[in-house]
Amino acid sequence: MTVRSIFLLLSALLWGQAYAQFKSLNDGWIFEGEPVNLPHTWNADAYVTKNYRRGCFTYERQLEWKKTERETWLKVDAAFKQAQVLVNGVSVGRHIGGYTAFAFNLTPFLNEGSNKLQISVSNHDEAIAPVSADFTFMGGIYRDVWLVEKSAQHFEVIDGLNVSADTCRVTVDCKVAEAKGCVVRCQLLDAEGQVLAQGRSKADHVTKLVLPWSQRPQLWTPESPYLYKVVAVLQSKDGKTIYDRQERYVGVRWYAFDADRGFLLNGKPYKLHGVCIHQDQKPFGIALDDDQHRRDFRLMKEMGVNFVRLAHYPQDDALLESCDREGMLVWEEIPVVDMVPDNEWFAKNCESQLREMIRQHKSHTSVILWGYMNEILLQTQRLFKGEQLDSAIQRTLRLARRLERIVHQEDPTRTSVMAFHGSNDYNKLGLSDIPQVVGWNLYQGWYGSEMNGFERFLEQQHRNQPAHPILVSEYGAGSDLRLHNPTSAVAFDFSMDYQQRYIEHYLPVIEQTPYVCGAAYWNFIDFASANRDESMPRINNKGLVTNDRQPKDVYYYLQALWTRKAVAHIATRDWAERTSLERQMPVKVYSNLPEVELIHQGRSLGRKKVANCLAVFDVTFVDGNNILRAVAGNTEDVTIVTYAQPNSEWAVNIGSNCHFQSDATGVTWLPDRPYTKGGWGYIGGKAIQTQTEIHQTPDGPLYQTMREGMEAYRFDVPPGVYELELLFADIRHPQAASAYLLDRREQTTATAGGFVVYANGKVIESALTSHQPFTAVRRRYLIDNTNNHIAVTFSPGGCLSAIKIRRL
Ligand code: GCB
Ligand code: CA
Repeated sequence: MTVRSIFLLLSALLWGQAYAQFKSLNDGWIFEGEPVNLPHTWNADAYVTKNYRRGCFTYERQLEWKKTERETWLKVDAAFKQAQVLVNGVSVGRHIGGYTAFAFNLTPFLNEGSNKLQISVSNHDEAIAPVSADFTFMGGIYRDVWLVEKSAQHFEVIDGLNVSADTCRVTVDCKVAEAKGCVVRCQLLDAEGQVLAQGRSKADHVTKLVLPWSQRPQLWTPESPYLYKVVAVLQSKDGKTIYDRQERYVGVRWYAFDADRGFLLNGKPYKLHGVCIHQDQKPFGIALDDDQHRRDFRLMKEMGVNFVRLAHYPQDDALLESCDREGMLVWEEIPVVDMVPDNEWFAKNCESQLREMIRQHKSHTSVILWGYMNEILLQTQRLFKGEQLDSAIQRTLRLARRLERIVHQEDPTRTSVMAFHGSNDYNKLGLSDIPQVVGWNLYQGWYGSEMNGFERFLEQQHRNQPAHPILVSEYGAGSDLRLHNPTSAVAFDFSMDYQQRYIEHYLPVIEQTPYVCGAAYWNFIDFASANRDESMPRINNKGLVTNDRQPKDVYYYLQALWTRKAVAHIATRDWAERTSLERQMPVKVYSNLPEVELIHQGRSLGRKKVANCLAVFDVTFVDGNNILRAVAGNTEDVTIVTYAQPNSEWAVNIGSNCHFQSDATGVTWLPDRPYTKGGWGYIGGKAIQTQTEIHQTPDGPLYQTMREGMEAYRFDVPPGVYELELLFADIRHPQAASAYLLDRREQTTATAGGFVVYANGKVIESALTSHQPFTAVRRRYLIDNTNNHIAVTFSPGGCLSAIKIRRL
């Protein structure tokens, strides 16, 4: 099936650069007795607690007003997730939905002089989408608020321009509030401001203007985002009074999603190089200003992104504007995630959120897809069984069909899409036949199975559902800058290295499979998810950039793959200060040039062919600074890695193959190893792991891995006085299964009691236990070692999360 749309659209805010006067109203608010500026959220607490603040809170401010001929409107770009506006205590209006803009005419409510303006906002758990999802539902007026002065005779340019393939017929639809005696005039200008076409018509309530335009248009693409401009004016017949005026940028492009050929832009195959993006940044939460959104755009653009999925909700106009002007295709969606509650009001507000999103953003040239559901069977199949499940599935199907219809009613020129998790049930139940494009969120090699399950799944879908255009709407793996495992990374160790391997596996498949339209990596940023534990509680750390927007090394792999500019990047930034037993470590260079040379301390380590945008060198690190220089073609990259071997202190991350470098202390905890004579390590026991948060420590990951049932932990070290530290958190408890671990299950064992700990034969603990499960215990002892070794032994078997000895 080919989904084909040919069109050109207007680009603007809700009213575009209207003749109406826009003035931001972000300052001077009082929230809970404190002065605040907008954008604002009351949920900075969501970075530290699952139980973040939910409720209804009021923003308040004085508004001076003088009566004029004109109307005074209030426009709120977003308030999560419902809001009521009051003037002098009288309700002006209410809005449902946390991601779309709303506007009210305040004029009838305002008094000459001073007025009290209040906006009550609630992020209560009500049946308003989103009701369940892997991100934090922060409340507040977190986008701009505007005061708009406009003439009673104003208009709204409601539809875009339509062009057919050869002849560009520009159609402008306007809704005119007071049409009597008015004329609508329109012009189409090129980027230089030359008038290409114009027209004029008597204003009617709905005015349609067709501008003749015979020229072949210059096409819009992400690489060359050429924009025309449409100017529409509402004026008196004699032209003496201009009531309203709007300018919008428009690009001309057409596209198609094809089940065999993939995505086509302006008739040519075009791989969607995408990312998904959330909208929070610590400590601001979701209260970001336009410059922050534009910075996000720039970071994506510089990485070579040509497609962004605004997941899982409509995002800031500033971001969409950048997409139009600087070139990036957009999938936007409403936040119907995980399940559909049994509640008609919920269904109704999903419809209104969808209509509002489309009406407010359809004038953006960059938008190609409207989405309305994400992994909708995930919680449904977990929460409901038997008849309840059947009826949940039936109402999900009904809502999906309703939303699908609305997409085409509101915008016949765009394509619809849903995102599914990797289950064939979407096909069996008929959900995947509803949207025009099928998005798969695939995590093979992360939540389950092997990485190559990814390509197998895609092949199977293409074979069994040959009519479905396929987009990989998500794929991703977590990574934590404190965890490093250059040689033996595995899923869920949260090492930077595993995330790299995962992405390096997925990308060639995406690039080389023609029927795959493209993919959107999950997620561009490390983002707030209050319910998540794992290595960085409250944060989903699958980002390509950290939450404060520092690119991880893997960012440059994608940049090498996706940009035309020459890239050579030594992937050591993520781990620039190394304490390790291994002097020799693989060092990766990400590049898009055919060959790269790596120079260490002025000595060449040779040239290597670049394959899959990477070349790996073995580097033998020297103590202190290691200067690495990569040269590829005319570009080069220089980086310094400091290296040290442990000598007076050994800190070990028991139960893990990862180096853990604490950002709180700077101490590096070495990967665990079995004891060998003359060395150190564990004797006996088995490694276990948890994804549950560890309390009362900044070094959570250290405690999330442990060995249980150990006989001993032994260091063969010279005699002397040592400080010995034992770190322990009891992770051997059944855990509340996290919904977002998908089909990944945590192993649990029955709780064991305390155990005796001896150091060189002397009892140092008669029954070591932790007071609470999943809570850090860290104890220090002074040991006089007269033996040439320190042996910590246990009876019965012992459990430790980490151990450290330091020679005094
Ligand atoms: C998904 C969801 C997304 C999650 C992501 C994850 O499939 O659509 O909301 O954040 O997986 O990281 O698990
Ligand atoms: Ca550990």
